[in-house]
Amino acid sequence: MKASDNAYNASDIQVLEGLEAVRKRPSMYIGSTGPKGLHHLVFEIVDNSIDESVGGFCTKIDTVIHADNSVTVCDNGRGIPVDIHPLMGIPAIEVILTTLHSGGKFGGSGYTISGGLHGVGLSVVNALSSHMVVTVKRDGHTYQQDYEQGKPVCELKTIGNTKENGTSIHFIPDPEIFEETVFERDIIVQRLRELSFLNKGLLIGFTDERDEEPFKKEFNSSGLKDFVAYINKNKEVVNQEPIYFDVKKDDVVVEIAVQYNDGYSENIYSFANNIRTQEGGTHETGFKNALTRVINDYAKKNGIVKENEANLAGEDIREGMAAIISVLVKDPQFEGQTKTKLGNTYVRGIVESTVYDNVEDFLNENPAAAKNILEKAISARRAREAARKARELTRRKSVLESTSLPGKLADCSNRDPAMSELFIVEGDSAGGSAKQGRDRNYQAILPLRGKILNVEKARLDRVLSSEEIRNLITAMGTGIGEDFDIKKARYHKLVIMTDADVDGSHIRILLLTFFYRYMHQLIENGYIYIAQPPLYGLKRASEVHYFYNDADMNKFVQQSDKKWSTQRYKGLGEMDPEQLWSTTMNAETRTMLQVNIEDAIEAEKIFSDLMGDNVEPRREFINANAKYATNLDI
Ligand code: 0RA
Repeated sequence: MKASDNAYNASDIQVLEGLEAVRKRPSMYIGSTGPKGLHHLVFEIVDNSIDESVGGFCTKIDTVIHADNSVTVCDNGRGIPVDIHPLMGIPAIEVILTTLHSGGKFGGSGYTISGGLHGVGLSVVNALSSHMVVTVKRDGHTYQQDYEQGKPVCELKTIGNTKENGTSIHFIPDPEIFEETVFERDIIVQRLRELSFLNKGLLIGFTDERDEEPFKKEFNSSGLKDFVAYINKNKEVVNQEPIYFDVKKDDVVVEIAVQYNDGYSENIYSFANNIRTQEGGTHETGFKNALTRVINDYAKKNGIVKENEANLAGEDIREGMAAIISVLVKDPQFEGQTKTKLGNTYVRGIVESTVYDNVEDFLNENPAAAKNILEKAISARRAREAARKARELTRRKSVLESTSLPGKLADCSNRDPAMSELFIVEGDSAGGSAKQGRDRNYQAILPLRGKILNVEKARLDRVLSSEEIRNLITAMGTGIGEDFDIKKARYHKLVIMTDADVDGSHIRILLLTFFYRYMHQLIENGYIYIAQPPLYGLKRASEVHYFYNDADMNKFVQQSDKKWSTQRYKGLGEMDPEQLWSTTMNAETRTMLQVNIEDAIEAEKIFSDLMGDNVEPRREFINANAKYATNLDI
């Protein structure tokens, strides 16, 4: 007995020294004593319950923030063991709460969160709490013990009988340690939501009793499918049914959900043992490798990408993708700057093979979804290639900058950009009329030949290969893309003057798309306008009236009761220089629409619709194009 007593005393001293070290240098254990460290305490306790659930012993976890900012985390797991520790001679629970664990954790499934970001152990939370109460239900009894600043203030007591199992931990963060002890509800709710997604079927409850009417939330997700749906909540999805699988291979559990949306960003969230691996790691690498391979193999096998065609790049395949990768590993190695990168090399191969097999099955079983996903990747590749060409073009400065002004440009004599206007005119004949009709002091004319009219699809690589567009860039003087500089603009008004027919609107859309993509600052600064030539001219002797729509003209004809000869202007070229000047170009009398982008996201969508192969969105855009042009400038 004596020997055992000595052992207890020796360990006891060690324990107290251990917890003293935590209180001396809390940041070493929880990162900081600011808000992040404070919330870390809650996550540490919740993670212990999660470990119990991963082992299959717990179905419900409740977290409560009490009115006094203390927190209780309660689970229906097996309960922390209370039997006397053979060496220490004290209850196991007291050992667990007062001894610093390093790495490996007690019990559970082996897939523990320990070793990870939060894996500092309950004892650290205990050490940094001014008060902690643990209540354990197991073996027919309810046990309880109180601690202050990590030290037990009483022995473990039996306080009642119960048939239930579980652990409840109540703690008050120590104000001597933390700069601020007020918990932020959203930080906790967010992590609980994430944990719910990662642990399908687990019931996670949350209550914030600090509100007069307690704020309650319950999470009970059906797993990663719900997670991707949550990420894609406000987006159009490409594959309604997510690619999903949950398999175990060589002791590694791999669970993955993938759902594409109509956006352009890549959203991969990877987790190892329920810890977000911000810096990625072997599981993420394995996923990306396999996905690129399996999609390309499928595309070639099914003739969607030709045998001799280049493979789709990983980034093309991941455009608009929301993916959750969750692995459970027995011995997770966390590396990297913030210890959020999974390092276990064998995990890569396991994830790679499971992803390849399961995604292949999905594609074969869901040909319609497969087709949509591939179409999206192919259009991503097209956009990427167009962007690359555009970059190359802008880098070849000689093309856009050092050349002299285009020969077709009839420049104005004024050299003050703020006073100067550039008219982009469709067709050489209208260009001729405009040149003659303009006020050459401040109006410059650049005719566009109909050539880009023939570009059926508004592909930027095609657009940029057009000499006409290059002339336009040179005339504006700003450069494009990364090299764009608004200060170099040679004109502060750029007026698109096209015919009032389908070809005209095609050209207009093409130009607007181009400006949006490569010279968006012009739109943002209000430099871009759309000219409004009249649709009709009514003549009688020397009297002439112009109309911009059917309604106005009909009204006029009805009210005047005279015989008019009507001319419908199908193209600008039908107007003589004087007419063009007086109806469309004269700053004193003209009406122009100023182009603005109110909603960049919407504009991006319109742009991509135009880039795509679907005719319908393009048609819709043409019809809805008025959206672009809202401000009147008279
Ligand atoms: C050690 C051993 C066992 C369970 C636990 C600890 C445990 C710890 C926590 C912390 C929060 N909730 C918890 N639930 C369980 C296994 C005990 C057994 O074998 O019965």
